[in-house]
Amino acid sequence: MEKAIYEFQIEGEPIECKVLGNGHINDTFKVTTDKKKQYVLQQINTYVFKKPVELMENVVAVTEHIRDKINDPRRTLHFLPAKDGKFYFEEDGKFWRCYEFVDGFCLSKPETDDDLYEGAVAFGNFEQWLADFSAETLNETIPDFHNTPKRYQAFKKAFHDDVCGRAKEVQEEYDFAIAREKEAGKIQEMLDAGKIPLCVTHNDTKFDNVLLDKKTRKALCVLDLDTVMPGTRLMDYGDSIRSGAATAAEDASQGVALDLHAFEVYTKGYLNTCTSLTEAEIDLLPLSVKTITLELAIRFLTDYLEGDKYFKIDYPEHNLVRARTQFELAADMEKKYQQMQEIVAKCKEERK
Ligand code: GN1
Ligand code: MG
Repeated sequence: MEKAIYEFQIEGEPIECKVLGNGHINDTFKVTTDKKKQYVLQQINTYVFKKPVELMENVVAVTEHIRDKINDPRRTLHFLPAKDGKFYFEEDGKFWRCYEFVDGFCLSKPETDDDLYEGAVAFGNFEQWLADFSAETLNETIPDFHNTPKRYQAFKKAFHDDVCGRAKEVQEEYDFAIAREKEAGKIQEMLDAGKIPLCVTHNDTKFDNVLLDKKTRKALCVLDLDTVMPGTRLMDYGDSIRSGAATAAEDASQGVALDLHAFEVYTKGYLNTCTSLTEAEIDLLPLSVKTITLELAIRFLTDYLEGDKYFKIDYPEHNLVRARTQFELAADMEKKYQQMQEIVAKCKEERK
């Protein structure tokens, strides 16, 4: 039994503790008590998340805000206080947290259109329920996370410093990225100018963070709230499309394209659910898809140029392959831009 569980205000005596899931970041356990209650106990990875206290402040504030709006408690995570009332327990520099176990399931990829639609509903609901939350009160746990112009600055610096002597291999990719720098900065510009709202964003809107109901297969809630921060929800939408509507994996080495059918399914679910989106945000949906794809491409390439310090790699050119795949996807999005705009207009028109 993990000792930390005794520090939280749980119901009953713990009788079983098992490793849960296969997360790459935090260590996770499922605990059962003699009162038949089930909890998730998690040790926060403080190498990745340097400010666990601020992180927990964000996570607790947004989940409590959502809880006031829902009838089914399974539609948000529910964190438990420790005996001292704090929502974490710290010992020997290790941070623990505990939340009620929700009995659903996650899929690494959607198996049907309905699954993908439910993913859009899950993230759409999350943002809709938080639309009246003052996002500026949240901690920015990873500053400038989706500030694309700043990501470009870092990229250009890495290219010119060229500490690993790799710049010559990526001239073509560099030129491709630079040619689109201005366009890729537009969303941040609109945010800075107050033309699109600062909102609560999830920042890891991949399908495997959606919990589905075992019986109905409908969306229950979204998981992995560690990167909840203030930002533009356009980046959340864009990242769902980038990751969920591509025809190949992020690091596929031959060929990737945008699947317009998946784009439509997700967009429909998102627009039907996140009804507080403004006109300006809706107009920028296609651009957000391209922006986040370019941003991730240059993040991968920056890491490659700097010697692979940020993203975990399985082989030496892994970040280069990832970057090239994202550039290829961005190029395909460019070709399909008008179709994306038409689909957004149609989904907006047919909104429920
Ligand atoms: C990282 O490891 P994961 O999937 O939680 C990254 C995201 C990237 C993603 C690309 C905190 O997320 O921004 O989109 O890799 N998260 C962080 O696979 O940098
Ligand atoms: Mg994550």
